[in-house]
Amino acid sequence: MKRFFSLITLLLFILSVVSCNSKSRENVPGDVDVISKATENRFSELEIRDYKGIKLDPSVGPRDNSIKGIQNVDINNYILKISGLVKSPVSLTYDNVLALTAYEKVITLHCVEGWDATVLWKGALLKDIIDIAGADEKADTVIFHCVDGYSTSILLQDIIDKNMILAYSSNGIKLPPAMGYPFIVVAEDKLGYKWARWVSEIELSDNPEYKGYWESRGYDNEANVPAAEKK
Ligand SMILES: Nc1nc2c(c(=O)[nH]1)N[C@H]1C(S)=C(S)[C@@H](COP(=O)(O)O)O[C@H]1N2
Ligand SMILES: [Mo]
Repeated sequence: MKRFFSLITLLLFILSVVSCNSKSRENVPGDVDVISKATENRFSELEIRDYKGIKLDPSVGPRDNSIKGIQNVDINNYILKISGLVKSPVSLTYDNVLALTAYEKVITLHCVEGWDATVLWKGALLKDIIDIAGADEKADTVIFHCVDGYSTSILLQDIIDKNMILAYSSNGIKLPPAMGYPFIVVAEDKLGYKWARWVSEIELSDNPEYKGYWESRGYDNEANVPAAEKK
């Protein structure tokens, strides 16, 4: 009986040594200085990680804080409306937007929660999309409506001056559902809540005081990224 117990103890000892070893193998110090395991895991296989010497971040952020979770849009039933104060309202398909002249930009998304992500975006100019419907002279505000009921707005002049794009690709891959497939507004120099994802309607308006989801809950409507945070 005594021998049986010492055999069990020995077995348990061997087992614990083996499992400790396999754990410590994952944590070799050399691995840590590149990027954390959590960040690494957010990169998908085909994502570009460097662009002209700029180090890119995974296009999917550290956690999803969207108001109703990640939306899965069925592209066969999807249309993008251009509505409101326009000469002629239009409905565009996903392919209509992809057929427009494409632009690429490396832009950093800054969330008010304190994280940021520098990503290579590719998409069409919002100005070109709006031009298809033709903005009315009175229009000075662009309201983005999204599949999940989210909305936010940006002044038309900002969109034109900054050549803001509506992106369908991030780091060289098709925009992932988590980042707003089919389209995200790359709201250059604006805080994260202006980056409308899963956009389904672009409404031209003459109300610069329009308040979207977070803006109506107290967030600044201009939402400029503070100069100190820019990189
Ligand atoms: N449709 C939609 N777009 C959205 C949001 C949302 O909830 N729904 N959240 C905004 C916010 S607050 C941020 S910071 C960015 C990135 O969201 P994430 O932090 O969930 O990655 O998406 C923005 N666009
Ligand atoms: Mo945010």
